[in-house]
Formats: sequence, structure tokens, C-alpha cells
Amino acid sequence: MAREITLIGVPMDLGQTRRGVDMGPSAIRYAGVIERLENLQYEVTDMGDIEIGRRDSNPSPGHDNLKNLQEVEKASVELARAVSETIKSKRFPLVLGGDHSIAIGTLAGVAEHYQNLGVIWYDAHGDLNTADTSPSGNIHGMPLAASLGIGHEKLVNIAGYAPKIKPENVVIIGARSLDDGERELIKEKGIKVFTMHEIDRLGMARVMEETLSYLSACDGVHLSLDLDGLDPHDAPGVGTPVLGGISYRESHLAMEMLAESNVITSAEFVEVNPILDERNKTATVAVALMGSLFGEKLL
Ligand code: EXY
Ligand code: MN
Ligand code: MN
Ligand code: MN
Repeated sequence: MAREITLIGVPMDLGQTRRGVDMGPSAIRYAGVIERLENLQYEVTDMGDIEIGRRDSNPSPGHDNLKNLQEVEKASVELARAVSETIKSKRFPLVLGGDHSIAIGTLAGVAEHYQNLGVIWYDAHGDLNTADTSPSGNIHGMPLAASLGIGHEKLVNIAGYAPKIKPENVVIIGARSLDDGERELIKEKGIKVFTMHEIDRLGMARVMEETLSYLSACDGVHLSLDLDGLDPHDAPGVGTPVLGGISYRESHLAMEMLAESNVITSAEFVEVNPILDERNKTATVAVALMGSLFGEKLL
């Protein structure tokens, strides 16, 4: 893992309908991300926030089930550029969201640097919808599909190439809410999923061992961590909470095992919504998990 980290804030809230998730990057900064990483002897540069367009009255001309398509596309292009430049300068991109639609841009910027990129998708949801299968039209439910090359061509072709990743290089951890179309896609593409059932049954240690061995042929691994993967008791400040999630302790263990294995080459933490939160708890949890991911140890 690079010892130099670039923070990229993405105050995106157009991938869903609840207000406040655009304040996620500020909440994470306020929770002390820079100090936390500097204490671990990283050199940290905060490049500030990507510009996000306005939520307008005609959110998607001609695309009823893809809300704010143009603005999401525009921000994704900007984010892809920032992430790609960061990797070119041999720095670790740490992207702060913002709703999960930002993963489309993050992965567009990351994947051009790898032949065989792995992705760990830590989430209550599959994020595998398209306009045809989505119950909501919210693009934050679509970024994994788009990165696999499935969905609207504007989302699929960010940065001018597709697909970004291969289905056999994806591991979803924490799933407990999937739509019918997402289930079909998981079966059709053979995507590896550790649902809450497997986490309960095998324990997080074994889930992470299996994840790491499953991705062992990858030349880089991106962590896309949606805070709603955690149980809402531990991470209440999210727009689409689902009961029965991964605990704070299990999540720490997962991050510690990723740190020990030294495979993570880029990461994003998304869906932190301080308006829905309890005294910035969710951003604080996100920063604590980043501490573990970047090698914090008690002794
Ligand atoms: N599957 C639902 C939809 O597509 O609308 C909910 C998606 C929530 C996505 C969150 C961020 O991970
Ligand atoms: Mn998500
Ligand atoms: Mn989610
Ligand atoms: Mn549990």
C-alpha cells in the first residue's frame, strides 16, 4: 500500500432522493480522518471536493428511471479523472462519499490502471440494478452493474471504456436486501456473495479468508464500503438502512484482515448522511474503520 494518500471528497446526493448525504465528506473530515491517517505515518493530501451539479426540476429528460443521469455522469467523469491522476502519481486514492453512485466514477478511474482488478463490495445491497430492474430509479442502486458493463451506455462508458471489472473478480459482503433483477444477475454472472447468512454461519474471519483467496489472482483490489453494510445500530446515519447487518466489531476485523493481507490499492467510504445520524456516529465509525484498514493496531 502506498504511504501517500490523496483524499477526494464527492458531495454527491443525486444518486438517491434523501437530502444530507452530500455532507458526508465534511462529516468524515470533521470526524478526524486526516489526523487518524497521519498518526499512522501516512502523508495525507486532501484535494477537496469534486463539483456536483444541481438537482433540477427535470432530473432526467428522456430517462424516467434514471434520476439525475446527466449530473451523475458529469461528476463521474470528473471523479474518474481525479482518481486516475492520483494513481498515476503513485498515491492511494481514498474517496469520501456521497451516495454510492460515485463508485461508477471511482472504478472508472481505478480500473484503467489494472489488468485484473478485484472489488470488495461491502454493502447491505447488491447495487446491481439497471433502469429496467430498478424499483426506484436511483442510480446509487446501480453502480456495480454499471461497472460490470450492464446498464445505460452513459453510465457504462464513463472514461471511454467498458467494462471496468469482471464478474469473477467481485465479492459482495453483507448483502441482505436484493431486488429480483439483482438476484437474477448474480446467478447469471456467478457473482460471489457472502450474505448475512454466511457471515453469521462462517464468522467474519472465515468470510475474509475466503474473500482474499478468491481474489488472490487480482493485481489490485478496490474496497467499496457502503456504511449501510453495517447494522443500523452501529451506523444509523445512512439513507437506506437495513436491519440485521454487520457489526462494528466484525467490520473492524474485516478491515484488520485487509490491512494484514496488504492487497487493497484504492478505497471509498460512502452513504454517510450526517442529517440522519446520531452525533456524527456514522462518520466516526467510518474513520475508525479507515484506521484499521490502514494498519492501526492496539499493541
Ligand atoms: N435496491 C434498491 C434500489 O435499487 O432502489 C435500494 C438501493 C440502495 C442502494 C444503497 C446504497 O447501497
Ligand atoms: Mn451501496
Ligand atoms: Mn447499500
Ligand atoms: Mn450479527
